[in-house]
Amino acid sequence: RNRRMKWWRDAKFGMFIHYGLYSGLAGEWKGKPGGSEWIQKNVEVDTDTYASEALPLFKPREGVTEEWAQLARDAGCRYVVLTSKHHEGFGLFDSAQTDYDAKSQIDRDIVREYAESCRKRGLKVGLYHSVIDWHHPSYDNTICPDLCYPAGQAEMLKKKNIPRDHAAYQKYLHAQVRELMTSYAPIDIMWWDYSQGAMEGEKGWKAPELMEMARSLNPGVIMNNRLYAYSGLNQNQAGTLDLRCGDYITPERFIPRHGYPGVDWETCMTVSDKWGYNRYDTNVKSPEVIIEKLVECVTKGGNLLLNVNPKADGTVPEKVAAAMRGVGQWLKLNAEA
Ligand code: FUL
Repeated sequence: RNRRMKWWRDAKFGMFIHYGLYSGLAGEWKGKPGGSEWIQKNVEVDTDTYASEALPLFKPREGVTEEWAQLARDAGCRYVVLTSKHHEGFGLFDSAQTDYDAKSQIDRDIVREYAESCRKRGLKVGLYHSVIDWHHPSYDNTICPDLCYPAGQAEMLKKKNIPRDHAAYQKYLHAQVRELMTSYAPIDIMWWDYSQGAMEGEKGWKAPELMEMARSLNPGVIMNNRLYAYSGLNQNQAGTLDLRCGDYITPERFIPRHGYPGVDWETCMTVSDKWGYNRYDTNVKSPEVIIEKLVECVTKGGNLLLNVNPKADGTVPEKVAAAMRGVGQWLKLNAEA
């Protein structure tokens, strides 16, 4: 474990990217504010309705992953984590398990483009993969109470008489992860998201099997502990790590007061207020504020994973990109290479 964590501990600073169908909606549902990457849940619509609004807006520009990777380099990041699938269930890759993916819908394999752009620049390649899936007809709504699918989805499934079948969803989840770990190997980080309560066995995600499979296909991969816990809520909850559950913990939007001695951790934070692009979300942190946070994480023994939120066409809002570059300039002058 120490061996596989070495590069990550040295890296200190990563760039997170939230990009999906929600990016196209840009924070609005039918002209009204509706939320960012959680918008489908906030407006409680079924997947067909959601996709019919969001898909036509989702238009990644050719070559945009080159811009992401270059921005990460310019910011001084050493690794990147991209949403291969967020809670909405839409995959940014080429999946044989579903048509609800970028390859089937717009003939793009964003994960492949992204991995190539990162590797070209010596950046480690991470994937955020949501085990929650509001689109999958078999997804069991009762597993994570906060994360049940939108009311409209429940109604639609009831109308069509489609029963919950958790085993079928588990199979789908595992099959997609297998695709990611084989067709896109080597993946350096699996950033799972997320669980409430015990996630082993038939009721959960079959987390031990999932992690074992990922590791057997990508021996060097490191993984967070979110298949077991949502470590984001507060200082107390985030502080312990059972090593069977992953390599590191992920305090969300806060830096632990005293760090977590003896435990690898990474604060994830977003450069504005929202994770996914939202046109109302204009409160972008200055390079100075970001540098302060980065220095605080590093001096307390942790990493910082800082999120950017590309728009419908994949471009990172200019204010966000400028903040990232500002951090990079400071690092160039003040940090060891
Ligand atoms: C959370 C998710 O629910 C948010 O949408 C976001 O992706 C954050 C990093 O993790 O658990």
